[in-house]
Amino acid sequence: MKRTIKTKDSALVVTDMLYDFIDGTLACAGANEAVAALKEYIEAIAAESENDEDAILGGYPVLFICDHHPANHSSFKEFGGIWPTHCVAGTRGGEVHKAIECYRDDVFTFYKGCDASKEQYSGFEGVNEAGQSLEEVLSLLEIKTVYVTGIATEYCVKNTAEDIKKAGYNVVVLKDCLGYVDAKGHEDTLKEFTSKGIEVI
Ligand code: VGL
Ligand code: ZN
Repeated sequence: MKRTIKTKDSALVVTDMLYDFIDGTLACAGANEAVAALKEYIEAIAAESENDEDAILGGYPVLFICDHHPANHSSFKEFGGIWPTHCVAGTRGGEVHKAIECYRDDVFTFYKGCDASKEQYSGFEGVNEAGQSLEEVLSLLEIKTVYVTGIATEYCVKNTAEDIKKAGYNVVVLKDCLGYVDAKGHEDTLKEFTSKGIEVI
């Protein structure tokens, strides 16, 4: 991946870099490599800013999206869904990987899938503990370009990146920082991104 230079109106979105998607019940291909690449990417930016280990790296906010399900979520097989139980609120599986956790700030953490009856792949409408959505916070911060990373390419990354693009932002997906369910699905999604005007680097 090319090093991208931060600009004042860019933000980084980290989608579902949570243990269940890395080494847990829904462990995804490429997830460990994606975490390592993301850590390197953030550290390179942090090295240039005075306040490392901070959610705002020299004016470049790091926004986390977290799948955050109740134990009886309708996306789980036992409750009629298609997925194994994952990212249950309060469990290790729902925690952000420790390699990047130091960059997470509560106000910049957006939870989704909290309602048992609704599947929610997109993080765009995820909300922080104060009830603000990612959509709202991107707008308040006057962000123009959003760099998107995370897991899984074909589900949450796809829906999040596309919603952000539809809302009028420039979207850049960092392909080394993605984990996925299926290699072909991953590749097809990257092609779809390009055809929708989402840059993949
Ligand atoms: C996701 C499956 C179920 C994702 C979330 O983050 O891509 N996938 N819940
Ligand atoms: Zn989920």
